Amino acid sequence: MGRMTATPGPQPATTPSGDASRRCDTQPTRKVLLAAPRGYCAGVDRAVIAVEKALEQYGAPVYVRHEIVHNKYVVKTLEKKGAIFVEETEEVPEGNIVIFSAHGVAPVVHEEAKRGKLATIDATCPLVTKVHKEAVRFAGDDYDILLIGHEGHEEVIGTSGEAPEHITLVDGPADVANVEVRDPDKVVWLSQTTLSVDETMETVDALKGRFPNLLSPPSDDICYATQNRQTAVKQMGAEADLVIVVGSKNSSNSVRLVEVALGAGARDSHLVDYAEEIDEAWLEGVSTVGVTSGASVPEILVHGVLDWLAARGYEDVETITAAEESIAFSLPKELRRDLRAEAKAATEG
Ligand code: 10E
Ligand code: SF4
Repeated sequence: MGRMTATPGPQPATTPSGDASRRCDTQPTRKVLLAAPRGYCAGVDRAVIAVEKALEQYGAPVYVRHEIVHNKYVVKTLEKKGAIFVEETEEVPEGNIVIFSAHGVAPVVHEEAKRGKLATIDATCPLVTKVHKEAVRFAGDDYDILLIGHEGHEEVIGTSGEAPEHITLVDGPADVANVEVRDPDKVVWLSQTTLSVDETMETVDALKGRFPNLLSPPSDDICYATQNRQTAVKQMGAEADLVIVVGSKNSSNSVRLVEVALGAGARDSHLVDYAEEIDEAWLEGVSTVGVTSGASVPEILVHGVLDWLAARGYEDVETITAAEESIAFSLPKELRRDLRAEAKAATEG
């Protein structure tokens, strides 16, 4: 995969004499490396469209349990269209429609919704569902499952809930020493989908040091989108003085991109929700700025950052392409049903 110089946005500013080339002699080169892929993954696209379609089809309000994806702008935009975000299913009044977020939920949450007489739409990413199914299968075969992930993260709570008595959370390499299992020869590791690939491999190596017969998941749990965004940022990190990652603070995959950029050699890296959060001081002595965005970030926010940089002389944009992505998921099948009628019937039944 390679590089491509994009058409610059606004034309370069000229000196008072109107001679643009003379300005280049006195000013350091200023350019932007733009990561590809970046932004929305297939699971986020599906989840956000599911909320929009539900609002269109059933009318407001539609409730969403937890932020549909971890992005402030997305949540605000959907709120304006009539979505109501709640943290717990019990907050949704009887006879309503609730959508489960892309991060997935434990089976107990489906039961809560049924008890609460709610119609549900499950916007869990199919790649998260795949990990849930692996957990159920290994628990069924009586394995101890070591789930590598971040404590308290919504996805980890959902996956752990599939087999709580079989799953132990391992939150990074430092946590490995604390792990206890019933039978060291019957242990498998699984993971959250949005972890750092390198740090996860460190954790797995440390686990293998303790449990040499540790089984690996049948296929990658860290999803294609997480891996591709990290590969792209690694390529630019070596060249960029500063890497700006667009994403919200609670977006695990976005936070990982900052860490990967620094690990790849970037002098400095910051996570911002909006261009307005960029501090001019970060640009001091910076000739190359890397720009990327997490899997839950709409492209409009990246354009805001590119415009902000262009206005400060960073007009040349070169795309660093690490992978091509074409994956798409079909929408939740519940959207084909009359959920308003189903929710009403539940309250009468
Ligand atoms: O915090 P995360 O990175 O897990 O979530 P996000 O909403 O920022 O990005 C999408 C990732 C999902 C839904 C988990 N696989
Ligand atoms: Fe699915 Fe990966 Fe996107 Fe998470 S980051 S929603 S697992 S595609």
